[in-house]
Amino acid sequence: MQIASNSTLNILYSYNLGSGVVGGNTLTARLVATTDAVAGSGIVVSSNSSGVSATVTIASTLATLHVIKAVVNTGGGTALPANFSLHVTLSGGAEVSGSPQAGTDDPGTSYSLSAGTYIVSEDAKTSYTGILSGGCNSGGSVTLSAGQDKTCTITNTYVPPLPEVASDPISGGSGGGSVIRTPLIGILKVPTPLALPGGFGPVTYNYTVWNVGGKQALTDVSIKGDTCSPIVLLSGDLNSNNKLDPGEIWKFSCTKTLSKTTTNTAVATGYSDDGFRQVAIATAIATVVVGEPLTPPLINIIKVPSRLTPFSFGGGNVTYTYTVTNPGVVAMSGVTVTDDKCGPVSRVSGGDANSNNLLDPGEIWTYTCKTNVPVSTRNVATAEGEANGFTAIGYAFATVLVSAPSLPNTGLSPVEKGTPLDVIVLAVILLLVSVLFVAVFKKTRNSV
Ligand SMILES: [Ca+2]
Ligand SMILES: [Ca+2]
Repeated sequence: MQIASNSTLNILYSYNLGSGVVGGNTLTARLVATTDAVAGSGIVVSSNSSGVSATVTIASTLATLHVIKAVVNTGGGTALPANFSLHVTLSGGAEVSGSPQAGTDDPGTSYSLSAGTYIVSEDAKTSYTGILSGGCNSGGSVTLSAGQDKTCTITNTYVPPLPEVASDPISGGSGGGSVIRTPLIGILKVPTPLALPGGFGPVTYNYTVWNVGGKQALTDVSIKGDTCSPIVLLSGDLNSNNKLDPGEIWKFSCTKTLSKTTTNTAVATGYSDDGFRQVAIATAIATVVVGEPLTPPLINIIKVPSRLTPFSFGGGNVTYTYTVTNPGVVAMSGVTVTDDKCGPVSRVSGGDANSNNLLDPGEIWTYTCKTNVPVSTRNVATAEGEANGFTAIGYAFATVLVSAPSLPNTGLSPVEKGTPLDVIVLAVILLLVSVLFVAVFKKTRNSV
């Protein structure tokens, strides 16, 4: 558009400058102004001898998605981010350009995408748990608007194979006669401050770690964080034995300067202080908002199974109890708890102290779920809540063990215990035993 020299430009309504296709996306330029002092971002008015021209900078309609792969390898894991295959698909199901591909650590793999809703996922990997955080919800869903830049993190934590539990659940295994008891660890993380509305500044993550099981000490306790290090133990090991004893509360902290909104995921691991070295895992996720006057929510979930010692062969019923709290400063709406191996998860009445249907700071909401556990099972519960446009996510892991049958060693590995083959072997042997019993019984009668 050319404007004659010394003329008065007085645009009273928007003027469509036309459209074109860039990178597969249709871009439309629109000049919006009310006077010759042109208003509107990206519009520059200049004049020379031939007239006045308006230059319009067209903003891209594309958005950017970063996917970070964080791998926590305490306890013997060796996998690298590149060993995981990441997928980014349209909400409908089609893979986007550049998907699938190997994972990368911070700052992650970048995808240039049209505005829309996408699903981030990965191929499952044996011996690793996978959880999502950041811009994605727990199911991997992320919605991008034009020009937005969001980051999702998938955190994979190594978990050793479930221990083999011999037929006698009290003295079995390699524990030298000790009781096998599932260890449980808890972690709470609170960033200070939760928001840096003025932009750019230091944030201190304060971690509290405790022994949820409360029956045995945990050894080799550590925290791995994906965006902040080192994480330093400040206090808590009261008897200085390097073990997280029942009743001890260990305090850690880590400080980092943030320049943009950042989600930090920390994973606490500890091991049972016996010959079984069962792993206990807990995670804590927190978002700190930079450059906006918004306070993000925080959620914490602790999960305790009713059974912490192994069932006899065949398993039994377990009730999981989930304790959900709000360690932040804003109340959350839409709080949900789900479990990948148990449903439905029901909320126990009474936790919503002010009856506003929001999980307020200081409230403790309790949920339960009951299910039958026929074989050794490791499961993960997810708690989510929303406030100020952010979703807070918490994850909790637990294991319930089931003993092997009272049989000669079938040669099956622990995770295969209770498979149909196993059941068939047991059934056949029981049948043989009963036939033998009938034969003996008959023989005894005949001899009378
Ligand atoms: Ca100690
Ligand atoms: Ca409430």
